[in-house]
Amino acid sequence: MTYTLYYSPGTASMPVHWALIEIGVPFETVRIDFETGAHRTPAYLALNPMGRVPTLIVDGVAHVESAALLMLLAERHPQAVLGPAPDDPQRSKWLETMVFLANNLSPAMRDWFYADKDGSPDGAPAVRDLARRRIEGVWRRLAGDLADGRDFLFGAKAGAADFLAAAPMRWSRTMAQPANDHPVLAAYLARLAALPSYAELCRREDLAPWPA
Ligand SMILES: N[C@@H](CCC(=O)N[C@@H](CS)C(=O)NCC(=O)O)C(=O)O
Repeated sequence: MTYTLYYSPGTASMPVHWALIEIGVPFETVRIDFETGAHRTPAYLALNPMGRVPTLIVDGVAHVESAALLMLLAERHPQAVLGPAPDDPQRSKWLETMVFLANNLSPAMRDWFYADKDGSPDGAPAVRDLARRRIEGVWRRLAGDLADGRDFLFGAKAGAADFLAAAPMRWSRTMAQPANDHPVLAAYLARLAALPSYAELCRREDLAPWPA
């Protein structure tokens, strides 16, 4: 079983990097520098035709899309309990949450950060305004899920859904309403930030831990 993660610090590759660290499996990393256009080279586009990170090479085959990669890792490493097992009654809710985050939070974040690159700069403020409202709606929904006092989205152990949600929460720190404006999410983020795997992720990606 071999893994090579193509990543860029602090981006959509974070949740996958975090999961690999949490699993404790050996893996290689290749850092992709957006400034030099490393994600636009023919060699990288052959691995990831969208020219984005993450890309995870699994036993020699390239795979993309962070939510799919997290679900794949959860399936391949059941002992790491990155999500409820297939026979667990929570499994369907976990699948729903992963797809919800991939379909709602990830594209809204993309629109927030890339509105003037993916689309016309003239339309960017309207795109960003819609993205912001969608992102704030996701924070409300996740705060609602966590309001029953559970530690993480699927119980006492942090897993794939938490990693997928927490990276965008970190990106919201410069927005008008960062995720940690919600007291429930602030407490949740503090629990995630206390994980040794998070400290290791920040060390490897050279990121300042957030929340501080
Ligand atoms: N849906 C994709 C989104 C990936 C994505 O947008 N990655 C960004 C970094 S956060 C990227 O590679 N940006 C470089 C670019 O688009 O030029 C996923 O979750 O894997």
